Amino acid sequence: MADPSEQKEKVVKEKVAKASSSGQKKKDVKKETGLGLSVKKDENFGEWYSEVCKQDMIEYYDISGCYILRPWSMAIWEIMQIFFDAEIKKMKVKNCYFPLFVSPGVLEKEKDHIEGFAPEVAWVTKSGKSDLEVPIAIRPTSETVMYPYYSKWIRGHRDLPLKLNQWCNVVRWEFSNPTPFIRSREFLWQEGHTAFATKAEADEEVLQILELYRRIYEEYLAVPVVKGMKSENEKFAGGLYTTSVEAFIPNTGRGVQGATSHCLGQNFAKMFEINFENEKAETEMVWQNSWAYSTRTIGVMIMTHGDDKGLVLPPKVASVQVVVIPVPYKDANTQGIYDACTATASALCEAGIRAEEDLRDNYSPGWKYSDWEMKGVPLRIEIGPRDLENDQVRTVRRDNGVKEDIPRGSLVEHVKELLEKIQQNMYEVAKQKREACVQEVKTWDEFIKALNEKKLILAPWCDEEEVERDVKARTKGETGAAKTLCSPFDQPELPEGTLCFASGKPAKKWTYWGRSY
Ligand code: 87F
Repeated sequence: MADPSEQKEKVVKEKVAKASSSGQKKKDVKKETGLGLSVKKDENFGEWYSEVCKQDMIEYYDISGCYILRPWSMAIWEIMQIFFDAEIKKMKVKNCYFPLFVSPGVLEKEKDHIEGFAPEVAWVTKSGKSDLEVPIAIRPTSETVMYPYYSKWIRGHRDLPLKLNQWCNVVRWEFSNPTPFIRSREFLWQEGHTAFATKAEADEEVLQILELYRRIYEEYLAVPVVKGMKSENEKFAGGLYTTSVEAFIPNTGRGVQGATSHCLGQNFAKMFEINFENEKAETEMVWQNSWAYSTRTIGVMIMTHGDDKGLVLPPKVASVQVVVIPVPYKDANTQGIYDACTATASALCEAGIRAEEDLRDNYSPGWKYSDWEMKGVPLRIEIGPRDLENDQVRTVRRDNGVKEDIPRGSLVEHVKELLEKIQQNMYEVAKQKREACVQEVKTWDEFIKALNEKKLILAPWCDEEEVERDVKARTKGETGAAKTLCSPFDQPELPEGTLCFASGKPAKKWTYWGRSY
């Protein structure tokens, strides 16, 4: 790991460079209304992302790497939470809450695994003006907080399985380039920690949870992901194996780990003495899993779907799915139009669609269109004099701009259908964009070429730790080294005699490689 002070300096330099170049652009492009983004997604992705986030999702805070989640983003988190919470409850997982603070003693116990993470642990050292007798750590994850109690609570085989989850915040004092949602020093997540009598039960749960993570990304956020196995270098060092869902951001050519589901094996059981008496009255160690997804999911969604007009929200997670906007005309029946908007929004709400009318009289319809486009609302309904006359409304899709006039008689079914189509289309488009970036390579030269072209690289690999370390070393540069993202569970055929792209040894599997967040 690089020296944190060096990294800090780099971040500061980058920020200064960014600020001076974007300041110039802002003046050129920013519209007089104050609406709209000052940079295009393709031109300066980093600046674009931060502008989109700042619009409605996030407020920057006066502590670097910490962000305020505004209602517009918190609502998305809550919708995913309702889905995931219900699914894990079906699996008999129970919610609980453990303290935020960790005593140094237990943190020490996990020393071997914590070692690499130690610089990121934040400590409380004072209360008021006096030093604490013993500093206490703030949880970066809760293994060491929870497992002493697992040891206490698990006695016999009847106490198993123990399946607990908590929704909470964690703190990791990162030094590299903080990014809203993607890398922040405090974030929200759920962490599941389960204990079983057998490895088979643990193995099964790892994949059940991974499938829920896939569904969050693909069904809710409309973001395609790859399910797979992490390499020995990239797995959670404290565990046996790590599975993950991996997303890819075409604009930056970076992979992003979407969520992880680990089988911990018996490593923590050994450390924390989590034993049970089996049916034959013999003492055995439990098998454990842990799994988490975080508010990073929201960042991946913004990066995937956002465009030059702002956010584009998938209907399933949008807190406002439909906005209804009156389009009054000089001598038209303005009150009639307003009433039709209210009635339309009410009818949609009654049918379980999250709809809102925008009757603000101090903004023009055009201004409102831009405003709601920026906010990413999936569907806009416009009602003007002609619509009133024809007993129809005009729909405008946020994902592709397609307009349609629909009779008010079939409003609800039509809107429901449209929202489903938008959800589906956003997923398909994102998937096509990702597929267009996938590059199969066989040799080192092809690998380097693909890496420079920001591809998501699929390569035959010998699966040796030393070789991955070597690839990292050989690709180290300004934009970060390449590493494995995962070995997809869905493996293409590997013909006999295929060699590893990096070492020339016999290849064992296909693996995704790339730079990552
Ligand atoms: C940072 C500081 C201290 C990650 C850290 O993925 C410790 C850690 O243990 C640390 N960053 N990790 C690994 C977390 C593993 C695991 N924990 C439960 C998960 C899922 C949820």
